Amino acid sequence: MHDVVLALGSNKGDKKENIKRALYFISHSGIRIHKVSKTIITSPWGNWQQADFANMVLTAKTSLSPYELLKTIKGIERTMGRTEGHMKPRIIDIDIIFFDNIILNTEELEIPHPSFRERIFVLGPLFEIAPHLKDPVSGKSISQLYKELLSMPYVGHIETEKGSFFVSVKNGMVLKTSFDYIRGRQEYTPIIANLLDRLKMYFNGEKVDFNDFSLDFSNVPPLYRKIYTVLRKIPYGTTISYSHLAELAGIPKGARTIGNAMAKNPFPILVPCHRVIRKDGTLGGFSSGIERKIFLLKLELGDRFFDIFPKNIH
Ligand code: PH2
Ligand code: MG
Ligand code: MG
Repeated sequence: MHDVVLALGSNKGDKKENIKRALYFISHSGIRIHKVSKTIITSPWGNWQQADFANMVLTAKTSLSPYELLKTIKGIERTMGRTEGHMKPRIIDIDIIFFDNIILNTEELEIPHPSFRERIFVLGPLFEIAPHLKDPVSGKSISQLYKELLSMPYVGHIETEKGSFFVSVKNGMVLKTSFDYIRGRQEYTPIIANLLDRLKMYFNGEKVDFNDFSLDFSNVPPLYRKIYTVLRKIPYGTTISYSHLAELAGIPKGARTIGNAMAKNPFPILVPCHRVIRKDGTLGGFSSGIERKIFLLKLELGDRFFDIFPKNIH
């Protein structure tokens, strides 16, 4: 007999009823259910802008092999009427989280489930019924993984012409924005939703101002904080020189300091460091790559870009 953990989810039709029916089918398919968690309602994880889910997990024993188990649960999904494609609302989704202590990485099947460590809707219910269970990959217990995830910021991302753009939010404040991946709870909170909507509009070329979002400056040195606060007031579609920004921030001969502050900007786009350029009409640097700075300036300036930067080869 093998020990397995399954996670169930539904966000279409009578969600709780769908979970109950799935439990019935599971218990009649050569899987002996041991413990079941409560069924909780969760907001969609991973940038899925759709209905809330009902989620729960169970522990069970089975003599099926991993592939037989996969075939069995896919069969149940089909029996229950699941026809939807990738990332669509579904009547039922049954995923294998653990199968004994095995680690399996094939095209068809990955065990443990590749993203369960980032999913509150799996770790929360699993913490309820099996807090001491160990993840064979990280060696950490469910209890440890759950607590780690709870303390992480919420994250979300959009796709842009210049790659994915990530944001993180904690305690109602933006913690970081980046063209690089940010780890965290991938849940669609109201602030994340609002921020991502506005970023989409921005990347579509609309004139968007982000000054109503509060930024978490607690890890930012006071001098940089001053600079970023002044820079946020430089409007969309305009540019400013390093030395002029230094003057506005009250730092005499501070162009160099401004350059350093721009390189360390934790909030690209929201703190518009791409609007800071050299007095001689060259671009200066950009921490996310000069190509992205050119892209953002062209987006905001349109044809005026070529008047402002005559010295550059575009
Ligand atoms: N399943 C997904 C993606 N996102 N979000 C929640 N809250 N619950 C899920 O079951 C779920 C999800 C892919 O299977
Ligand atoms: Mg799934
Ligand atoms: Mg699935």
